Amino acid sequence: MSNSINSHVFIEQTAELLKSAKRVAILTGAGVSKESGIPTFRDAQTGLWANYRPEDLATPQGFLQNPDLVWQWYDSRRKKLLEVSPNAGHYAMAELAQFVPELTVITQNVDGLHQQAGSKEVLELHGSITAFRCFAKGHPANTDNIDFGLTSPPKCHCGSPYRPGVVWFGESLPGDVLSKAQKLAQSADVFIVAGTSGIVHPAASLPFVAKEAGATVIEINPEPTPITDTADIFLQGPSGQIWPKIIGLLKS
Ligand code: BV8
Repeated sequence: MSNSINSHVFIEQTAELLKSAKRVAILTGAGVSKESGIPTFRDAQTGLWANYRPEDLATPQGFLQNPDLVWQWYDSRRKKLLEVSPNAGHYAMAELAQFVPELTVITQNVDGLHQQAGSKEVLELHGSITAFRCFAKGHPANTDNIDFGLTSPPKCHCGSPYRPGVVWFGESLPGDVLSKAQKLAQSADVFIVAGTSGIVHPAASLPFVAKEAGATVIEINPEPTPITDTADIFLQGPSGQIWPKIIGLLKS
């Protein structure tokens, strides 16, 4: 059978599973924001960032070694958010809440697009680039006072530089958020993984926890990943095209 017939059959199977599911969790990564115009991590970094690996910029050490460079990287990403909006995939994932009793989006993304699209239950495993706290003491900043275009991180009243409210490599995820995500992986009927390369832990372990606990695991990605072999259904294609097809079948 050609790929398109395969994928239609698999999308039908996914819709059927969702019709009888009680608790659904969706783990998302940068791929679901790509069709909104936000580059993923493992796309070649454009412009100034071509010579840096995100893993070198998104670390406390990277920030301490070069606070201006790291601050400007996050500033350019935060500014980009002003130009983008959720795509059809985000809206479809938000709409799914009308068709299943319990739905939670567990996202690795820091762009807030799931909430903008109307998703109510969102767990941000890696924080948000629109929040800030000071490096030394974690004092929260009022984001209205953080201008765009600064070349250096502004200072907190305690004197420590502000940093983006994200989880960097080598930093622990917020305990309450991670344990909620793990409990969902252990109790979901259907666990959908969309737009993630499945490289970064502990987020990448969640689909395996879900599978082990008896969930049906579905993956949405144009490319296979380390999760694909574990998935019961692999919907190969972009999130912004696949999700609306699933919702369309639930509506029909
Ligand atoms: C931790 C926020 C405990 C910041 C991010 C050594 C020391 C310390 C830790 C480690 C270590 N070695 C390994 C680790 C663990 C480490 C890790 O996993 N490293 C990896 C590189 C191996 N993890 C951590 O450090 C985590 N913390 O372990 O704490 C600890 C504490 C102290 C000491 C030891 C342990 C913290 C990880 C969080 C890092 N922060 N983001 C920021 O955004 O700037 S991670 C960041 O990268 C994202 O949030 C995301 O999680 C990850 C990128 O992954 P993806 O989202 O999957 O994006 P990617 O580009 O990779 O893939 C895109 C996918 O989309 C592709 O598959 C593509 O095919 C697909 N796609 C493309 N187009 C579409 C599409 N899909 C659908 N539709 C489309 N249209």
